[in-house]
Amino acid sequence: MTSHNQELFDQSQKLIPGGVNSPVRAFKSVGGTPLFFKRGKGAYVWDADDKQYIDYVNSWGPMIVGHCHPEVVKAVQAAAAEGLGFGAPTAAELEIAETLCKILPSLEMVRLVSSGTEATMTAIRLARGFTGRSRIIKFEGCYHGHSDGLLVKAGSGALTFGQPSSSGVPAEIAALTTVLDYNDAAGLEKAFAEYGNEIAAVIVEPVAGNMNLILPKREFLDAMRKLCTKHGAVLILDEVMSGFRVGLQGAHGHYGIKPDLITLGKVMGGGLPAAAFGGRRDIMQCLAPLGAVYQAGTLSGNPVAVAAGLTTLKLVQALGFYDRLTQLAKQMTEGLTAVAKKHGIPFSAQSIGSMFGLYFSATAPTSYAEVMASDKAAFNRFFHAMLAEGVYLAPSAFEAGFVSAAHSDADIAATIAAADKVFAAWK
Ligand code: HOZ
Repeated sequence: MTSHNQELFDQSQKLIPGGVNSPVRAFKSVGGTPLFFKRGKGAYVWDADDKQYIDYVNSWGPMIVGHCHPEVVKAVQAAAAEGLGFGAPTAAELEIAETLCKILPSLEMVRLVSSGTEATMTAIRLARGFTGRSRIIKFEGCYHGHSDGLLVKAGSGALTFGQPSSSGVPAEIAALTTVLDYNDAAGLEKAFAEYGNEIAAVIVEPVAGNMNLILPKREFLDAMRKLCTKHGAVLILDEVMSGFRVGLQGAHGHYGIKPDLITLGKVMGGGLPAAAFGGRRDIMQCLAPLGAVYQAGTLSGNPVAVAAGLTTLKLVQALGFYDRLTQLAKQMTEGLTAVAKKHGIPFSAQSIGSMFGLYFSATAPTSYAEVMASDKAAFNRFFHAMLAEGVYLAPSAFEAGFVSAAHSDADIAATIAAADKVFAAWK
């Protein structure tokens, strides 16, 4: 019997490049046919063939309270009934700005946009406008959306396809992006010593989630803060993925590092397109209409997306919310590590808050080079075997995974049991 996923994929490829609207969804890295989803509820998603999966992709991060949380759905329906969009300010935008600034004290001012790409792209422009400098520093394997200057040695889908730097980015633009090694404080020190007065911004994922999960070293974070302050560069912490995931105050709250600007998306939109950037008042005041740095968007602050985001942000502030997620993710990574060890498979796993990384290497990687050295073929095999067991992991060895508040202890236990079965048949 033909699978409906296959039929849909065959048809989609005739009209949509690669059959998908975002490359990493195409299963190119792991091989096979992408799943077409028709429904999600709580911790589960159902594909076009009605097969149920425990979902650890969580729409690539946003669904921290699970799919179709009744309060989020109710708020979205209520907002939609009042108007789908006005292209004008609303009281709800003020409310979400107040909520974001209250939760994240580093936000003195905030601007809403519709996607993480917009947030990072504009934060870079703002840093350049503020400093009057052009050069930016990013780190290999970090992904900050798909604007030209940031698609240089990037992670996520770009890395998945072995083309971390995109064709179509003019060399003149790429030349303004200096790429350094993640977690290499000495490399950063050297770059600042050489051309510190040219650097407008350092942009970084303070917990890297687009080359699998890589945790930052303390000295790396401290060096970034110290050097940006010393040389007058803007430190942009890209928390599109880690924000409200690592903990309520994101990675910068967890590690106690003060950013100049942060970018947010995913969780803060509750599954709908809402994102933001913000930070120091003196920098944010350079934005139009106050200042000369331009940014605009018809869908910015869209009331339906804001309703989903506000409700999600209300839910994540519940007492013990992140303790529970942290515990669940730990249960999962420890359980998977134990079953792999039992079957003698070189495997490691780690988590921070509700984000986790799984690696087919004996120890958890701390750099891009170490991630690249892990056994990708083993991951791909594991991915498909787990899929057959009803567990949906990210279809790439270069993406972090996520647990949500909808996952139960039983879901985690079922996932570990599935991995036990998969590893038992591994030889
Ligand atoms: N950039 C996302 C992964 N880190 C993928 C987005 C998508 O395909 O939906």
